[in-house]
Amino acid sequence: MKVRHALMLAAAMLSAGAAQAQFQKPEDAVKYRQSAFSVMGTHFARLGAMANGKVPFDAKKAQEDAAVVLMLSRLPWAGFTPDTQQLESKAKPALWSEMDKVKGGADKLMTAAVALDAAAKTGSLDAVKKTFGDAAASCKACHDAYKSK
Ligand code: ASC
Repeated sequence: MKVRHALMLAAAMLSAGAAQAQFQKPEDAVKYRQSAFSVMGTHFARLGAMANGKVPFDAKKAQEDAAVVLMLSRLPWAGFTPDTQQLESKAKPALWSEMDKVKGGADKLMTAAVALDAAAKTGSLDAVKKTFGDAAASCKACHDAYKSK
């Protein structure tokens, strides 16, 4: 058990280190996370337009949008490196002091994105509607707490 714990800790430290080492400059990390959020938001909004009946439901497009959201939902978090805290962005100070809550929020979004993707794959608008709300709520929860206007 002790060995397993130590291995897990080592793995966690390695992956955190790797995420940081991926960016040459802190500015690159900010650009990376903002870009991921931006592309995710574009495809999420397209799904929302269908889920809310603002545009006709297109099952194939919904499936593509949900697949993009799912993939992108995994990316932004690595861009919140400690060395970006001093840089200009919409991140509120609380984000840096509540990083485990932020990670919890990220997990909620990733889980919701898995459900949304599975729903879109069924081709049913009803299924998309049922899962879209949870995903939107997970976006909003973090924006309200950690993103300035
Ligand atoms: C979107 C988008 C978000 C969320 C959020 C949900 O389409 O870009 O950030 O929905 O507004 O409340």
